[in-house]
Amino acid sequence: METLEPIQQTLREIDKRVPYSLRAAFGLAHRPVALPSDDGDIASFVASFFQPQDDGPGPAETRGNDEEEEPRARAGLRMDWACYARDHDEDAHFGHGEAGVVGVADGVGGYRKRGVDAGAFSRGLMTAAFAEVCAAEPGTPVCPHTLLERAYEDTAASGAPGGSTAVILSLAPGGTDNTLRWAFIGDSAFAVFRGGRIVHRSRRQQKRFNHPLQLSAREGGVAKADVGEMAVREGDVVVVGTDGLFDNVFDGEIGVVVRMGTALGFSPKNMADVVAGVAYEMSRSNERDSPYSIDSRKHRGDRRHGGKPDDITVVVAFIVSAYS
Ligand SMILES: [Mn+2]
Repeated sequence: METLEPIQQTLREIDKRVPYSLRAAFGLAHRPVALPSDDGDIASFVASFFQPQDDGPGPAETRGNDEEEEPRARAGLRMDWACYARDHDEDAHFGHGEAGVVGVADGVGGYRKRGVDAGAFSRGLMTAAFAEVCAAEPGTPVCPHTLLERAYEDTAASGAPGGSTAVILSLAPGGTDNTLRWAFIGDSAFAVFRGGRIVHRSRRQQKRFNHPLQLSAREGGVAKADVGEMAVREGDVVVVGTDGLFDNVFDGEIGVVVRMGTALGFSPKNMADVVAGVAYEMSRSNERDSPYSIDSRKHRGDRRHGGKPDDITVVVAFIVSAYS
């Protein structure tokens, strides 16, 4: 997978590096183009890695069968994380592997019309959260809600204009705690995959269609944040992103990339690249349905098809043994 290693830097470049025939083999091709003649070969090559899975039972049905692997689940875990790129315009992200914390934020674009830097608040939140984590005693468990609250207070106090959605997730470092914790505001979101199937998906907070709750000096802080936790185990994959990801790519399509990447031995960076590339391509499509176009037809009664052009942030965190 060395061709996916980190030299790239724009979504367009990433998108071009993911072989189209590979996408077609996994049903992720959005453009109606003639496929190379080796497509069947790639499909069988890929299929040889694993049995294709159907959508399977939803999160509710997949819970409750944890007992058999409980001893393994209790082993010390850590996050091996990556993001496809450093900068994302009005989106921002951070991560700290040793502390087991990742976060993404999305500056609310409406502020752009008022002539302010719509990315100031999201960058402020992620910069403040990262600084807070770095300043903590190593090994200190991170509470995502407290971290988001402090990051908000720092950002608001700095006078940053605008507002932002945000999500922060943490996994207690090193020890025997296998609990993934989260706090989020708005439609910055995440999904947890186990065996390539979703076992948890955050639900967006919005006032009305396309108007997510946000953190801003005017609208306030983290009182409305959604918080929660779940047990994770080695091999779980956490995909964290802004609406540029989740409005363009269906959960099932992300699951396909997670299964493909797991079967092919992707690194977190490889997987983040491919997920971001799929989201980018979909965001420019005028044809295929996206989560956004379906919602838009439902809530606005329009005839929209295709994706939603937006900044796209994707962080992928593998849950791995603390001793690996
Ligand atoms: Mn966005």
